[in-house]
Amino acid sequence: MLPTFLSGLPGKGQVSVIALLFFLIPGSRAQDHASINAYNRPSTSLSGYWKYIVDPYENGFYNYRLEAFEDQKEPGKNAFFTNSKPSDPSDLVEYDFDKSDSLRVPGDWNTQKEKLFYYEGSVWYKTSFRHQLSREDNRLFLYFGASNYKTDVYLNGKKLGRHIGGFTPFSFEITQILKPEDNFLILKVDNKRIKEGVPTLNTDWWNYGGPTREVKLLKTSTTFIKDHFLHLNTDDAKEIKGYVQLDGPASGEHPVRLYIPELAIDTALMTDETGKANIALASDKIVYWSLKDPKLYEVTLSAKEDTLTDRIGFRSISTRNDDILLNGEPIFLKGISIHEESPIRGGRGNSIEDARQLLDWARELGCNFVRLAHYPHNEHMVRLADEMGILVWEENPVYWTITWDEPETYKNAANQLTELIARDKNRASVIIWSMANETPTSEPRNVFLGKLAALARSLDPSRLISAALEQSTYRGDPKVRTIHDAFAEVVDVLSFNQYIGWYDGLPGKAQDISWVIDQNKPVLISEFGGGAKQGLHGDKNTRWTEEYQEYLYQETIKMLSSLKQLRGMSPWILVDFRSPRRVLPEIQDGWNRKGLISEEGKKKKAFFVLQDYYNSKE
Ligand code: GCB
Repeated sequence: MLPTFLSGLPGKGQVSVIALLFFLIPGSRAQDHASINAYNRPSTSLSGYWKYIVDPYENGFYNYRLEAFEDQKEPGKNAFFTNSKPSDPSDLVEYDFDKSDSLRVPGDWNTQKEKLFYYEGSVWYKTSFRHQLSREDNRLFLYFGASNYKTDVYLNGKKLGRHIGGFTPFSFEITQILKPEDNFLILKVDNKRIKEGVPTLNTDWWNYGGPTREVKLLKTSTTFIKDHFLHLNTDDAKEIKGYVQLDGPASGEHPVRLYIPELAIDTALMTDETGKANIALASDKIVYWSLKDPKLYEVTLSAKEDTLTDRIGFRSISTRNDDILLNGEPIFLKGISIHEESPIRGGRGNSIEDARQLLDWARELGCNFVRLAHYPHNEHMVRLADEMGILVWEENPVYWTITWDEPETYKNAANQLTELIARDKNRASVIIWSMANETPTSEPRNVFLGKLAALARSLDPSRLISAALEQSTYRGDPKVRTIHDAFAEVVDVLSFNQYIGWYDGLPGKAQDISWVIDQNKPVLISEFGGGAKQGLHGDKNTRWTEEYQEYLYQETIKMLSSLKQLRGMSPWILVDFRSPRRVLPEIQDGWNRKGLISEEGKKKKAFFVLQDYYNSKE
């Protein structure tokens, strides 16, 4: 018997029909951007230990001519997604999921296996399951909270699709593929950094790989409530606006009931032929979601076959000249930046306990605001912020040197932003969508970010747009700083990062700096900070000591207080976080040390400087 790779390799032309077939299997199409409300629906979790195979050469994906097995007429047994076993003792199959080791899902691979700590490449995962969900009058979906970075998904040997982007949810309908017994789900997750990616090659955080958030099975009725958006009318805070979107054969001209018992709202809506019903409801009884009283209403939507309940707060957020107004009242954003690392286990955070610990620390610091940097964090964070009355900045991972001229890169960034907004648009706590971080100005970059901002506004008229920009000298004078960036005209909140006292002189330098801000907009300092190794002490000009960081916070706060448009800040950063850029032995050892808290949960002196400042402010 000839090995498969010698038995007549089909040419590209032959295979695309087969490839197409993969995508035409009824019920196997990838979903569009709606979040399908996974958080609110009953589901079956596929969490647990999954078998895995590390595949740096993508041997289970390509044949030796580097042609994808899935594009071949006969993928052959060595395509890992077929999960093949030798049919007899003479048969050649060079992998075996069932004899392979296991990794916990959800979870990053880096912090589960020492040998995978620095690994960047492909890992295959396999789990098997039965399902109790009946197909009668139902539809079944496979939902991923997030998987970093490129994920190919195969169920029972069939390709469901590919998702690109490490931090947003995606799902596939599997109604026609799922069997009652012996289902096997195989993922190929590839976290290789690529220049054209979003983010690109260069970042300052750990590139944790794997299905880092929950994977679950969801059951819906044949026609179901796929999406909903309820928010205050931006021109009239006594009106709730938005829409409900049904999906399925009966979604057109279908009645939907909207029920908010506490507001005595009980309304019948009717969808149009696309399955959408617009909402416009007047009420003068709305208790607005606020920092002191983060009121959430139970909102129930029901179509004939489907009922869905969400907890939604109503508040307005706007700007007027250099003020940020929450429910029409000026606020100061007492914030902190946060990376999504688990303060409990280390590694990528994903549990509600992780989220609670991080937000509890922010609370203790006196914060009313958090900047979730530099990519969408897990949904627990924003759900909890909703409950706790903490305002949130969410960010698309357009970071540093993105390939602005590459149309696919824009599509990718737009897709990730769309998926984020789809997931979190009903969270009152979220007030700012951030388009990017520290991106160098150029015409292609301005066009790219301008398009993203327009997209965000079209998807969600009820929030503010920003981006963490960079500052520069004013008319060449190093002592005077300004924001000279065309994108500053587009944003609602003028945010920028500045590192005077760390990358730019010593902390005492801040005393000599003044600011000229020409834009009539509220200013938010999205980052400042410096590194300190917790427990290291010395004088205030000795780098890496807690005293240096403390002094830097004191001087920076003084400098920023003279900025008359200052309406908030989110210093860098709550907790030390892992970064391969940070290699200094005995100090960094792989950690960015700008945290106010060490990775072991110990507070540094600067924590208390910021805490005092926040406690002294309204
Ligand atoms: C920045 C980046 C942030 C880095 C930080 C640093 O400006 O926005 O991602 O981690 O500086 O520590 O240098």
